[in-house]
Order: sequence, then C-alpha cells, then structure tokens
Amino acid sequence: MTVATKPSPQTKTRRLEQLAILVDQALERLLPDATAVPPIVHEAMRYCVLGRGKRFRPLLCLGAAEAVGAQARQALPVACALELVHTYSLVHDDLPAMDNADERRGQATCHRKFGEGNAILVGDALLTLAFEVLGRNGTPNGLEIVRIISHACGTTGLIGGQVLDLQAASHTLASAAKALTDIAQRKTAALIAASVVTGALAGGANANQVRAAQRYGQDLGLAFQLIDDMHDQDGLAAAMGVDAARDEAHKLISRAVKALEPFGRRADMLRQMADWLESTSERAPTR
Ligand code: GRG
Repeated sequence: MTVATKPSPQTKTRRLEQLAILVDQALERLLPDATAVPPIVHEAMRYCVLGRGKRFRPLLCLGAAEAVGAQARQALPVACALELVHTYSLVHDDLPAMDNADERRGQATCHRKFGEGNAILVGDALLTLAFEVLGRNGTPNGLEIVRIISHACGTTGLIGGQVLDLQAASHTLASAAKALTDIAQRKTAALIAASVVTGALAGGANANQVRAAQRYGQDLGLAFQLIDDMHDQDGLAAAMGVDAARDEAHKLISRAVKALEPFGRRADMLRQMADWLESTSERAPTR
C-alpha cells in the first residue's frame, strides 16, 4: 500500500524555484538574439528581462493554471508575456522623466547603461513582444487573455497609476493614504490580478473560478505594494504608519487565501505564494 505524504516545505520551495527557472529558460528562448540587428536594443532587452527578477507574476500565472486543474506549463507563454509587460513598466518607471533611478534588479538601470532613447524603445519593444507572444500561442481563451492584459496595462491600470503617481506630490498627508491606495490598485494590483486571472483562463477556468482568481489577485496585489512600501519606508507605509500597513497587508493576504477555498488543494502553489509574501512582511523594518 502506498501512503500519500504531504510535500515538505523544502520540496514546495524547490518546485517554485524550478518553475522560475522554467520561466527564465522560456524567456531566454523567446527574446531576440543579442546579435540580431539592431543589436543594441536586443542586448538591452535581454539585459533587463534576464536580470534578477523574482518572477512573481509568472509564478502566480502558472499557479492559477494549476489551481483550475491544468498543467502549470500550459500557461507558460502567458506567464512570459506578463514578465515582459512587467519589465517594460520597470524600464519606463526608472526613466529620468519618471523615477530617475540608477539601479534595478541589482544592476544599472536600462537608461544608465544603454542611454535614455534606447531605454524608451526597449520598454516599447518589450510591451510589443508580449503581445506577439500572446498572439503566437494556442492557449485556451487567448483573446480574452489579450483583453485582460491590455486592460491592466492601460489607463485604468499601469498607465493610469503612473499618471496619478506623477501628480501625487500635491496630495496632503490626510488624503495621501486614499490616493496612494488608488495608485497601488492600478500600478501594482491590476497586473498582479491579471496574472492570476489569465493563468486561470489559460488553464480553462469557468466564470466562478475567474471571479475567485480575481479576488485573490486583487488582494494579494495590494498587499504586495503595502509590503514593498514597508521595506522602502515610503508610500502607503509612510502615510498609514508601518504597523497599520503590516496589519492591512496581513488582512488582505488572509482574505486572498480565503478566496482560494473553491479550488481545494490544487491551489496550494497560490497559497504558498501568499505565505511567501506574508513572510517578507515580517522582514520589513518595524518603524
Ligand atoms: C507604464 C509609463 C509606464 C510606466 C510604468 C506601473 C509602472 C509605471 C511602473 C511599475 C514600477 C513599480 C515600481 C511598480 C510598483 C510595483 C513594484 C513594487 C514593482 C517591483 O516588482 P517586483 O518586486 O520586481 O516583483 P522584480 O524585479 O522582482 O520583478
């Protein structure tokens, strides 16, 4: 008789690491060769995407496909497209006209290494490639996936969030938490929620499963930004106070995990992603 044993925490972590490697390998294959003409843009695209990213959004996408009973691999092209979109947003967010950042993913930002003009074009090229990848594959619900990712990138999502962020300097502290929550919903939670929903759709989700995926992704996405701000001691953490931000992140993560109940054990990878996020909040500064 074989006795079913629960996978150990180490086995589960190893699986996430292996899936992140699978994503890296797929990205490596789909990015144009660094020597292809014009080489500078291709070298820069590879430099930005293949840098030290956590692959949080691709892993959520693969986990959501698994939650609805598909093989995680079935969502791999969608997972890669999401990472390309995310990397585009980082490259543009770092530009002198936005955050004017010097470092990203432990290395010089794209514009510092390749020049501002090239960095603008790299962002454009990554976003365009993402949609080429989505158009290439025979994933179930392909058109709906394109619609959802486009919506998350647009003025209700990333771009709208960035526009509000550019205006945010004028907010008083009292209104800051509300305004910053709106920005976080758009800049961060929209793409994270889209990662979960499109992963579920790539796995053939039904309407109830899509709704549950959306609830999980939205709450997890907002918690992600709260915790990021706790680490940087700015944004929502500065406006609400670190302790209130930690409590709020904890509540959001608990509610996100509750939304996974209809999926049963098949959503364990998504539960593990939520646990991982919660554990990062414990390492943030206390005040
Ligand atoms: C669309 C013009 C335009 C600009 C982009 C949405 C946006 C505007 C930029 C996103 C940049 C940003 C700092 C968003 C907040 C979310 C966040 C903390 C991103 C960092 O994501 P991680 O921690 O990064 O997953 P890695 O490098 O691990 O992928």
